[in-house]
Amino acid sequence: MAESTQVNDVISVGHDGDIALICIDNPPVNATGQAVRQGLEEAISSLNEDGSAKVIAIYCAGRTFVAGADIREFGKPPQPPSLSDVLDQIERSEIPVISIIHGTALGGGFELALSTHARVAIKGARIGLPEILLGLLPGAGGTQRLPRLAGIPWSLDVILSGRQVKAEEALEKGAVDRVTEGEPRAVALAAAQDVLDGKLATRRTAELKTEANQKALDDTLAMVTKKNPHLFSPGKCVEAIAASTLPLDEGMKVERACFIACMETPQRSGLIHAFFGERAVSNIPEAKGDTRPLAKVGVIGGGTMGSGITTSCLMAGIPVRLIEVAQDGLDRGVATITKNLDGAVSRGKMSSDKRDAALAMLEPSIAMEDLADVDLVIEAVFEKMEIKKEIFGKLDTICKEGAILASNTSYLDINKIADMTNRPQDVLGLHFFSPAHVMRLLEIVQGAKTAPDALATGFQLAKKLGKVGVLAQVCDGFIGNRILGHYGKVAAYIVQDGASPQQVDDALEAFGFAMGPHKVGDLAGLDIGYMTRQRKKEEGLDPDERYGGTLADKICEKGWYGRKTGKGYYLYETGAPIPNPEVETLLAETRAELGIEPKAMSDQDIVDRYMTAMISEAARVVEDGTAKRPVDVDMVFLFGYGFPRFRGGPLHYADTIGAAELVARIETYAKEDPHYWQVPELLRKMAADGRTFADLNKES
Ligand code: 3H9
Repeated sequence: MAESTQVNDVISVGHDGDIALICIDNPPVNATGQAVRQGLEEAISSLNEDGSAKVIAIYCAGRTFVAGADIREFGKPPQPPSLSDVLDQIERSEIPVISIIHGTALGGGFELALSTHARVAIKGARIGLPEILLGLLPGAGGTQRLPRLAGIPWSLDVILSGRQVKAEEALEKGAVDRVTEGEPRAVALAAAQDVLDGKLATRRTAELKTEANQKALDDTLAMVTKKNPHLFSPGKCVEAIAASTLPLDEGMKVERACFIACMETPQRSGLIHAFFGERAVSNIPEAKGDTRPLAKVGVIGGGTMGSGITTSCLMAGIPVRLIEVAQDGLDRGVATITKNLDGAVSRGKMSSDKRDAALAMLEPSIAMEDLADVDLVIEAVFEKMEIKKEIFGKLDTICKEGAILASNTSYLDINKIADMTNRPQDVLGLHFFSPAHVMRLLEIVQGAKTAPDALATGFQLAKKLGKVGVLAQVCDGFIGNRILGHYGKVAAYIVQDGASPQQVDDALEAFGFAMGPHKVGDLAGLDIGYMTRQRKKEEGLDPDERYGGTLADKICEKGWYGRKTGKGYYLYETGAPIPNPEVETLLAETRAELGIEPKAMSDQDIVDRYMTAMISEAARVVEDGTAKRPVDVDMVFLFGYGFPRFRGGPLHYADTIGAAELVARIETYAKEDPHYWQVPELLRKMAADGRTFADLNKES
């Protein structure tokens, strides 16, 4: 075999008899950046011109076939050649071109494969068109070529879900032509030889035809619009796929227009920020150092949180020793864990065999001494400092040397907890979000004395559990609950000042939240916020006069805690929530007591005040270092608080408004309430020097 020639840094061409092998080597995921596109164009052109090969096979080096267009290039001026042009050129090639797929062929990567004349997948490979998850649609022929190969109904499923499809399913549907075993290069040579020997057929996808059922397309469009009322790209995906019945060049024009329309939306930018943000939060030195063992975990507390945390560990294959003070509490905990695992089986998250194996890894006990051999203890008991202090004092005498002692506290001072031990270096916060086996956020709270390897182990745990670990420093509420504590009040002020709880919920749901704050409160239990407010009052942490005697307190004092009592801001007797008419009476009373004359408020004003409050406290959290960077705050809200992903997070959204406008808004609101509305110093500086939160992310 002749030596291979480098076309450029990322593309090489080798020859073996009549076979030319084009290798793409662009780590980490062989994305089709400019160099890949340019190199492919040059390689295909020269092979067609010099006639040195009778068949061309494209394969990739490294862990995967091409995983898509290079997302980092989006939003920057386009660099020729375009991917679509290169793929057209491949499809038009006089010499047959085949593609060898290993790992994941996603987005532009699968579109590259679709433009070749046959696709061979290596066992374990997956294909997919996940552009919709980035607010886009397949923009290099995916909406046109996949329907020609596999039909419109299946293409709609794949493109609208963005799911990764196993090679075997793709074979069954005609999206790939063969599934085989071997190394990419060897498979490329064998498959190319089969083309030469007439054993693997090749054809141009563009020459195939597909048929549409207009009613099915209309129904799908209605369904996606109902399911994703806020999202722009699903409708555009359907529009582009519908055009696949046209000749390819005409269909491509429709696809192009739809793709550009999606590219221009802020949703694309928000969703791509979310994609990179999810990865960026653990791309920090604190997450990367040496770690400690994590072979066995102890969980203290079999309530909702403790059971959820235990479920999460068991689902990840980590054995857990669950501790409760008494047998009945322990039995309840085990029952909840069993129910959680059964739920995971019925949702298709795990097989029943795996469920049985997970339950076999659970060791319930009422003896705290049984924690002597675990590597990590997560305490998840009642939020009372005195109880936590007592537990950590005991753990200090029970746990083995080097074991990590973590608290799942949502608010309390980790340093005070650590001080109850003679090993504060082993203590940190691991703040899970309820339900802990479902919610993906894990705040990893660094105490003043937490050792680097204990902290890095927190990140390793997050990874093992499939969670998004975000570093937070100690303060009341850490990143998320501290910010929530601030903007939660503004929702109460908006209601006191004139809006109804339902109007606030409706306005914020229209903004993109799955549920407005009053519905969330009813779901989580209004008593939780009540207890927190009482505690803060007792500790003098919340000297906010306007907040005394609120509607929320009055509702709780009636014993209406939301869904669990059938009554809260809404009534749940008939299933769907309907506004609780008695809340109106309590609201009138509250306003009278506070001397407030209610005034009408627009939905836009509600959203602006709510978001400005959230952004203000988020800016302070970045300013004082509670969060390392703005992106950390954004990921906390996307993965823990149901913030609309397409808006990227509160601080990504803040950049779409601009610091100067935010400062102006706060100054206007402060005329009514100077105590609550204060301009964070960071925002003031950003307004002066024109920096954005995106700039701060880059700087750190
Ligand atoms: C598209 O193709 C549009 C076209 O239709 C039309 C064009 C005209 N670009 O996730 P990982 C980075 S849209 C740039 O940790 P894994 C990632 O940031 C695209 N970078 O690994 C990370 O960097 P770092 C459609 C990318 O093994 C590193 O690679 N395609 C891209 O857990 C490793 O990633 C997609 O949406 C990219 N496209 O998962 C696929 N992809 O090390 C998106 C990854 O600096 N990618 N990076 O943090 C994925 O789903 C996963 O990365 C993948 C690997 C499954 C491939």
